[in-house]
Amino acid sequence: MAAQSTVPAFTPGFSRLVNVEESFPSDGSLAIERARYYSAELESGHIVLFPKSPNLIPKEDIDWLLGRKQSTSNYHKNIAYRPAEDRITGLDASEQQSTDDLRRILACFSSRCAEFLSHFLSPYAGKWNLDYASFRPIEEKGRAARLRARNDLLHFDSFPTRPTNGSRILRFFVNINPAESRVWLTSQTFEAFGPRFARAGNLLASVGGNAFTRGLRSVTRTLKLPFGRRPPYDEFMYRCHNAMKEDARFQEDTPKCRWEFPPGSAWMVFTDCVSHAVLAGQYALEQTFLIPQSALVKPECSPLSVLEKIAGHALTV
Ligand SMILES: O=C(O)CCC(=O)C(=O)O
Ligand SMILES: [Fe+2]
Repeated sequence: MAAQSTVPAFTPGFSRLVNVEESFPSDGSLAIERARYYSAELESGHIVLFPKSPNLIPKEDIDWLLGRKQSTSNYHKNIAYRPAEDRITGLDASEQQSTDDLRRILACFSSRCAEFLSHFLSPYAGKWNLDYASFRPIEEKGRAARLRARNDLLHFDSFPTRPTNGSRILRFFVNINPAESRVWLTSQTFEAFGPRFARAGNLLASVGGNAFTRGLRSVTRTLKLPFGRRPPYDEFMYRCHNAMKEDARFQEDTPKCRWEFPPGSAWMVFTDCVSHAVLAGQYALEQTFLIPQSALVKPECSPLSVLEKIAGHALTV
């Protein structure tokens, strides 16, 4: 694992790498203290790396994904799989004939991933909401995208159309590229960076206070969220995501760590607290888990807790 960095190792407030060096059964079973240890490291904003990925994708599925003809359009960044609906999105019209194969492959990856993590991160088992899986077939280096959709700029993740209402975003990545690393940058964690951002320009106050939250809560008990309205927590995280990407000076000046995830490796990150950017790499699989506050081993470190402490009131509905 090559890591070049402008930040000395173990600087407080920055993500570091936690290598899984111990051996464990192939189903991912761990003693509860070890599972709590990795959960705590993740929740604190560190990256947990398996130098060799657990066996979550059959070899023939990897070959199929690598051999798939590249779409003519580079516009779709990911192909997403929605486990709850067993549905694929993001395919071009010209690729519809491969939908069934892709759906089968991503469904298999998604369920194996969930099975593995239910053992490896047992504190979260049965409590998460299994969000989308994705296949990322496009070379990240030099990929054109709208500013707010650019993933080569440092950001905390926030899903504009799928508010988490305080649940945390845990992502499991596998680099299935046989030859090239996937290259990331990280900078300060949310615990270090978020409060400064929240206080600047009184941003927290503007995303909605107690009355706003109560109002939304009464609406959402019976209905879906009104269009365009997010719980204050999600509104803040979304604004933070955009502001970071839009701030060229921040992108340039903030101290950075550079990580290379080698072919065949896998890594896990809470991307709502690890500021991250992908610089290069092609062919990754990813599964997202939404972890509720009640399942966390260090709930006091979560972005929601950090923000509610500053706001002095609830930010979820
Ligand atoms: O694809 C990657 O390696 C990470 C991209 C990213 O930042 C994201 O999907 O939120
Ligand atoms: Fe991201």
